[in-house]
Amino acid sequence: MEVLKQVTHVFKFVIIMFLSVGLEKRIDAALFRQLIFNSPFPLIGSAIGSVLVAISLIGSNQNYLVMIWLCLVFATIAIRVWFVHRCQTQIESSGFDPQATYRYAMTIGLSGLAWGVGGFMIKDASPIGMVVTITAIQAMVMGAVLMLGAFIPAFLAFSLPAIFPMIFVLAFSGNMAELVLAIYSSIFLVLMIGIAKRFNQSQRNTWQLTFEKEDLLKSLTDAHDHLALLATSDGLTSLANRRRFDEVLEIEFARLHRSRAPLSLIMLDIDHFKSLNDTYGHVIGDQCLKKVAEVFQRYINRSPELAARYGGEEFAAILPETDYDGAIILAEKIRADVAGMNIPHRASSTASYLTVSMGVATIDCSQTKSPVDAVAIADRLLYKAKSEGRNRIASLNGIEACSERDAVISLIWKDAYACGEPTIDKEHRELFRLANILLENRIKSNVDQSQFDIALDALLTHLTKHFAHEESVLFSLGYEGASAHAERHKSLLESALKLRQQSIETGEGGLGELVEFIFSKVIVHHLLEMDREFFGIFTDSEVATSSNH
Ligand code: GH3
Ligand code: MG
Ligand code: MG
Repeated sequence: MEVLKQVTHVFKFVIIMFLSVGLEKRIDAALFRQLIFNSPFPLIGSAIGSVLVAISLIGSNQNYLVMIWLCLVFATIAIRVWFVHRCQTQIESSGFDPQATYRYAMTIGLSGLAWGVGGFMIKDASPIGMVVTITAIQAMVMGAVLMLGAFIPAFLAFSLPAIFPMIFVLAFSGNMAELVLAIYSSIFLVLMIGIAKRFNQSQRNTWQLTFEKEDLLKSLTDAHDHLALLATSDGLTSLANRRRFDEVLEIEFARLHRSRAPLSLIMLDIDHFKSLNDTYGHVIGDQCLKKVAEVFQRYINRSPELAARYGGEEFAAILPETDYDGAIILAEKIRADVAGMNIPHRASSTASYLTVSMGVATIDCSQTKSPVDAVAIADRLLYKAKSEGRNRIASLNGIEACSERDAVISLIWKDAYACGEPTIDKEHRELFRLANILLENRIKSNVDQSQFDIALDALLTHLTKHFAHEESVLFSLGYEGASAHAERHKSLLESALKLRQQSIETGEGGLGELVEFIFSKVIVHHLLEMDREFFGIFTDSEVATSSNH
């Protein structure tokens, strides 16, 4: 047992000698992988060869010995199959293990020993048995050059024990011809070792070239990535540089122009930075820039947000899909954190510590001309913050400004529209209100269709009721044009309901026409013009009433 351990150690040492570090180790790993994944071929060769040898030896030897030998060879094949499978699984799960190469060579050695035992059997073999056995052993060694040459220890572990017993038996048989065969087999072995070494070397060279090419490609890619990073980042703060800022803003502006989601921009400028440099020196100034950049980056780090050094002591942030409230909260946190660092600045007229001012703009890209304009808005706000005392934020919600502007396109009730009859005026007012809701829903692109339909139907229902009520008032007061007015109501309602029906049937297409009809025909033409015709009866009745008093 002890001897076996010693042999194992020596064997291990020899193999580890073959496994050098670095590139050599990678080559060893590649060759071993190749060996393991090619192993079915030598195993099949060993099985077929041993069966042929057994057949040729049967009869001339003691048959049970031949069968025992055959079983021995197959037992080693089984061990090798099991071990190869284990190595394959291991390589796939945890990569190359140098220890496995040594165990693999041991299993190959067992196979070599089994073939070596076959060499002893040529002693009593028939001429045919002898020729087949010698040829088979030599063929196995030759095959090993190709199949095991990738890993010389494995090749030696197989060929030496496989061929030596045969050479020994031939050399000491006392027969001249067999001695010649022994010499020939020895020369053959030396030749095979030489070829195996050359084959091994050429395979190593091929892998070396492959790995060197891979490494070169990787270092080129790394260098390229590094250069790309240098070209787009700021050396002092590691934030994105101005160039990157412009690129990203261009892309995000175009994207948000289509989606109509908000874009917030923050422009930050360190307060009284020149005097900080003058008082504490540029090295401290640089350190302050880095600290402010760290705070900026800490809050602006989610993709596709971008924190950049815009230039000098100015920083800029792109916050796509961030609304006004979100941007303000973020900017306030940055402002408070910078102030909270309590970096001394005795030359500042704002505070005794370092402070920053910010311009925060939330814009609707579809309403803004260009990215440059968007930056200009944030920049103007920054200077507003400066002029208002520094260490503060000036902001603008461009999105809200848009909706305010949209709201201007609405009907405004004026006293001059009142006819004097309180219920009719109330209904007219309500009609204005419902028409404004409809208009608002029509303008806003993000309102869903069902909301618009609800607003439209509410207006039409109110209109129907109002017309009926107005007619009853006109008839009850004996207004002479009541019938004609009722006729107009009827025709307007019929047209409106017809258009509504069409819009339901044809989809969106008819809605524009219907909205236009309500505004131009119902509200402007009828309500503001035709209804004026009966205004007089209320004024008259009012006059009449007041004169009665
Ligand atoms: P304000 O509050 O109005 O912004 O005043 P300010 O002094 O901060 O602004 P001004 O534009 O007058 O000065 C900016 C200074 O920033 C001038 C320049 O020396 C300094 N600066 C620009 N880049 C760097 C840099 O990389 N390192 C250092 N240390 N200083 C820089
Ligand atoms: Mg500045
Ligand atoms: Mg400044």
